[in-house]
Amino acid sequence: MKNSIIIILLLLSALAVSAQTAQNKMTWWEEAKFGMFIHWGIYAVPAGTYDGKRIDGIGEWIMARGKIPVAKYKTYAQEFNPVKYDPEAWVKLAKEAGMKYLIITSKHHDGFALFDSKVTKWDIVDATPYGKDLLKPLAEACRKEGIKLGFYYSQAQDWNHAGGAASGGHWDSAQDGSMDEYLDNIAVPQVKEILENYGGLDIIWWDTPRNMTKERAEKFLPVLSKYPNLITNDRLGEEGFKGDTETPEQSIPATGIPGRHWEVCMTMNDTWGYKSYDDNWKSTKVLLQNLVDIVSKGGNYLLNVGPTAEGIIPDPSVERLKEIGKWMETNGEAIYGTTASPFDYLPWGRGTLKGNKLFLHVFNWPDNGKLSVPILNKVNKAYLLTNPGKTLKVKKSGLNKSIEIPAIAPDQFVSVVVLEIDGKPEVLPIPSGGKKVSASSEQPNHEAQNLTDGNPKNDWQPVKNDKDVWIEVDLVEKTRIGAVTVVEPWHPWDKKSQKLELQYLKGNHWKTAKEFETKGTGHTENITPIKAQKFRLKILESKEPTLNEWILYRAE
Ligand code: H79
Repeated sequence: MKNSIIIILLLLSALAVSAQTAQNKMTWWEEAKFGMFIHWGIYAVPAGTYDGKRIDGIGEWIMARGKIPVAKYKTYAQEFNPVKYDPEAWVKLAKEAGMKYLIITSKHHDGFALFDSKVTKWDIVDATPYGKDLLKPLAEACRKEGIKLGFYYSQAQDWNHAGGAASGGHWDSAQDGSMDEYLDNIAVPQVKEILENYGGLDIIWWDTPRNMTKERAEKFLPVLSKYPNLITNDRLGEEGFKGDTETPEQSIPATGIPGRHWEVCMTMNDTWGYKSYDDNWKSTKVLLQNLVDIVSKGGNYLLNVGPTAEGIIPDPSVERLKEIGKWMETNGEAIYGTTASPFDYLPWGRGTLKGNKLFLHVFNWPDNGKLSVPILNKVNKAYLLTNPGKTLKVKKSGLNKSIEIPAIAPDQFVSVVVLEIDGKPEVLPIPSGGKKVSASSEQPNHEAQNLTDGNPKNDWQPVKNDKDVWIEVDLVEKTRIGAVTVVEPWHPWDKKSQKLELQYLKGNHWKTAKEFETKGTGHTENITPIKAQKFRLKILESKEPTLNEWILYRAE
């Protein structure tokens, strides 16, 4: 008896050890899914207005966009006195929203340090009436509440310390100097300070590696090497510094980023740093559906707040975070610790997976009482996540399963249906995946065949003088298609767009399925289902026709 207990204990501890060895520095990050970004600094004083004029664009860029002289910008620091700052309340708000980590701007492009830095006077302690380190109490609150902590640090751009880079160039001679000296005397020592003085960071978030050659980026490596568990992003150097995470900004990659950890950072209105008159808030529904969309594709969501110079997180942000938190409280199981959706596309929403539980996040609740799910596995049990006691009927319907659901959506934002399935999820492959693509023309190294290879990093481009630009795919057999996705290479701020027309071959004629317009950052368009074997995508309008992926999805 005793022996068997000992054997069981030994087996248990062996299991525990093997579970531990499977852990790595990214494990917590993979499970976390949702974090708070905080952009806070001197720019919250002008708050979008300089010299009586509203300055366009993101608030933390006001110094550059308004070409404010260094000496003038410095005077704003005298009005930066965040007496209402309550770091514990901020951390509790993040926690209430269901966020598991927080990343704050320790220094943004304006060079101002929110911490007590010994290598400059341009910091919270020396330059403001407030006079106290802002990040120490925040770090303490994070530790107390069990929230992981990251610091954003603008290593390359610095518009106040001579030699720092500026995208678009310097506008004040006070900024001129040696970038290497700036890195050696300011940036590298400050990174050492933030790593040493705040009880250990979980993340450093670099930004805009302007002029960051390999040699310059390498200046940071000796100090970073002392922190093997530190997570860093892909923005340290111009190239060759991949870091741990990729960082799509302000848009969600249509197909995720296969083979990499990635995190979408996004604003709730149109600015990161506080602007007094930016009221263009995304709705709670949009924010929550963004979170689900990102998680269903295997990524994390880093959602920004921009506090005022007094230290207040704007009410519209607080309201939305609390509403998201309410949803997370009852639906968090379908988010935390899940992996990407087995479905490439679902017309009514998104999916996430945890073990044998398949979570169906319904954005558009069907009004016929049936949810059609293209899963091939046997379903053992189906129920609403918020009502596990009541099982839902499951019927076979062709290759799909049809779940009998209530007439009215149980949640105003996203309703979650759980399927407990037998074995690993099995779904039909993407009809266009790997299929042969031809084009009106293509450039060397930008072949049309790149469009169906599942790798969004390579692209197709036609030759410059091509007037009638199209691509064509042969699906080998007639297939009912219900949606089309294109992956495109641009950022939202590039303000690109392409006008596209999806066509299909009927007899000898190309017919129009749908015309639509993208914003240059990738796009998914639902169509009235069409059964055909050959499809074309015409580029009706584009300054430089480019696509990274072209995907046709099965209609269910
Ligand atoms: O910190 C936030 C932004 O300030 C920073 N990254 C996020 C997390 C960022 N810096 N640069 N960019 C993002 C790229 C955007 C550049 C733009 Fe502009 C700023 C487009 C319009 C204003 C620079 C200035 C390029 C054109 C004008």
